[in-house]
Amino acid sequence: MHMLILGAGALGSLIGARLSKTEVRTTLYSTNESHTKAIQKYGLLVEELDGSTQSFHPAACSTARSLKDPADVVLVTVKSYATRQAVSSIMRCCGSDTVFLTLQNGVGNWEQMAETAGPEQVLLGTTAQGATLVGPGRIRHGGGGPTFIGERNGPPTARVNTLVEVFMKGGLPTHSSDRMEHLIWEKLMVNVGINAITALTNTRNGMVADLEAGRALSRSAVLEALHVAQAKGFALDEEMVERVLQVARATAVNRSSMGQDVDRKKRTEIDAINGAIVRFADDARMDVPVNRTLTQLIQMMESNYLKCSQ
Ligand code: KPL
Repeated sequence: MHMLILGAGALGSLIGARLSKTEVRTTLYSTNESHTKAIQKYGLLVEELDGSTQSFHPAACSTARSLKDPADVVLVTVKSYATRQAVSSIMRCCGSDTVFLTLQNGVGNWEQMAETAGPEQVLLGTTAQGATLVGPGRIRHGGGGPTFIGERNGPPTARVNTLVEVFMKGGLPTHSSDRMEHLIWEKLMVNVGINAITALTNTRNGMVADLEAGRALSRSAVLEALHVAQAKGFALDEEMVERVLQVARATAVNRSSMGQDVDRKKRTEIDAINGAIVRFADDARMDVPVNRTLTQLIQMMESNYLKCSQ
């Protein structure tokens, strides 16, 4: 099996590293040239949770032109706003039976991929793994929990089970699921309750659970988002507030992906996370002041640094 990791940032690189130790031929694709060059030259270094550093040797490239071999599986880990363009850019190395799997944050990724790759080809996934890009060719595993993979509708198929097996062989605790939409919304709650808060306060995930103010802010954001999810028919309950804090503890040393985007003055996924809650709430005439404020603060900070870097 040849797996192309489309968007090998921190998370994509972590998964690519793990899978490169299995029988799967793994290619990391990232437009971050210094990252791919370092991987080609020295391998991919992973700072593990136990303090050791391991090196992995997946193939790496930074242009679609240099992708020679057809991909059996495309694992999509690009930022949610780049999904459509990224998938279109690699279609020439995909066939009619190439399977696409999204492991991205936020909602709306499946729809964007299905438009380009075809709905039959696209699987849904979520992961509670956290990773930080430390520098070119070097990432830090920040801890985490299970990964789930499934069809958009219906029970797990042979292709889902194969991918679950492959992930397990790579040492990533993974399960199949027949309720992926629900799990995507659960993951959305995790990102709603951690990402913008840590990005704005310059903290790592653990602080959300450790500080009283962090817990209170996360709780308010998650409760608002829960009500929106319930209005859309997802049976999530208040227990989610504690589950979000558990993920914050399990990834305590990790800087959330939005925190890393802000640190590197890059566009964030706010529109697909707290911003998505605001849009759904507006449609349903619901009030979500905490999510609106978090969204506006991130948008303001992001617009400022993106403008300055032009
Ligand atoms: O998904 C994440 C992210 O940072 O985007 C978590 C699970 C919160 C890990 O940091």
